[in-house]
Amino acid sequence: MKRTSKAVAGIVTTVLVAGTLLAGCGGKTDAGKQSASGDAKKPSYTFRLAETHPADYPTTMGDKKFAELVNQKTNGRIKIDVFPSSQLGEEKAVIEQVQLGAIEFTRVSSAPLAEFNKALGVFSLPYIFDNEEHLWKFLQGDGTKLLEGLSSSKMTGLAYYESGARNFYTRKPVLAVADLKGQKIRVQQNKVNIDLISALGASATPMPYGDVFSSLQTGVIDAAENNWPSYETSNHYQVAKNLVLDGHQRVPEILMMSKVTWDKLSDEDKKAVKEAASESVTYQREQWKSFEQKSQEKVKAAGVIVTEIKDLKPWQDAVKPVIEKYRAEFKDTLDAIEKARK
Ligand code: GTR
Repeated sequence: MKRTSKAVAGIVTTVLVAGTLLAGCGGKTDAGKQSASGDAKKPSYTFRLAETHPADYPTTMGDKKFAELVNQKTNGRIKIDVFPSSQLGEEKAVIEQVQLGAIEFTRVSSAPLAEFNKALGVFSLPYIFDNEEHLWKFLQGDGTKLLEGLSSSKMTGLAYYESGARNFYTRKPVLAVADLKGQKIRVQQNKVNIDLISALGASATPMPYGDVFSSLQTGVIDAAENNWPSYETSNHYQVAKNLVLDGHQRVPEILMMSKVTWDKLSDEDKKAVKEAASESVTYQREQWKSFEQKSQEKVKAAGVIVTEIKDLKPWQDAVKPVIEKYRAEFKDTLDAIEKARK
C-alpha cells in the first residue's frame, strides 16, 4: 500500500519538477497579481515545502506554522504549500532538488544534509550533548554559523527544529552495548553514522527512512534507531519491539530553502521568511514536547520492551574512536559545543 502510493508520488514529483524547471526555477510567480493589501507591483509566489513526516507530526506542524506566518507577513503574496509524508521524495532526493531550485523549501534532518554540507556531520557524533538544554544553548549560539554555512552548498538555512534523542531499537532484546555486536543496523545516510555503527561491532545499513519498516519486517536489517515520535509514527515499534534508551544522538532538524529561490526574493520578502522561520521554532518545540509524550505512551501500551541504561559509560567508551577520528575535522564546533555545556 505504502509502496504503491510512493510510486505514484514519484511520478507526480517528476511531472511537477519538470514543470517547475520549465517555468524557470523557484515556484510559480504571478508578478502582476493584485494582492489584498494593494501591493500591486510586488510579486506573488506559490512555493512547495517537502516534509518526510505525516501531517500531524511536530516537524510538519512547525512547517505549517512557518507557512502561515510567511503568508501573513507578506499579505498573502507568498503561499507555501506543505507536502507531508515524503510525497515529494525521500530526504536525499529532496535535498538535491532544493539545490536546483526545483523544490523551494524543505524540512530535513541535519544527518542526510551532512553529505551535502560536511560541517553538519558533527551532529551525528555520539553523546556530544547532555540534554535538550545543552543542544539548544549551542544551536542558538555558535550553532547559527552552521545554518549560515549552508549557503556554500546552494541552500539557505532558516531555523533549527527539535528532534529529541535517538535510541536503538532491535528485533532481538538488547540489554548491553555488547548485544549490538554483529547486528545489521539501519542508519541515516552519512559517513559518521557508518563509523559509529562499526565502532559498536555492528554493520551499518544506510537507507532512506521510507524503506526501514519493510526492511525490519522482512529481516533485511535487525535494528534501527530514532527518536520516540519517529519510532511510533513509522510503526517501527511494531516490528522492532525492543527499545534501548541510550540517547546516542541529538540530531537537529533543519528548515531550509533553495538558495536559487532565496536569491530571487526582495529584501522585504527575505526578512519575512527569516522572521517567520524563527517565530515558528517556539511553536514547533511545544508541539514536540506533547507529541513525544503521547508517542511514549502509545508504544509502551503496545507492549514495547523499554530498557533504560543506568550507566552510559560502556556505551560512550565503545564509540570514543569515532569522536577521535573526527575531532580534528570538527574541532571548532566541538569546542563550541563543549563551551555550551557550562
Ligand atoms: C527522523 C527525522 C527524519 C528522518 C528520519 C530518519 O528523526 O525527523 O527527517 O531523517 O529520522 O531516520 O531517516
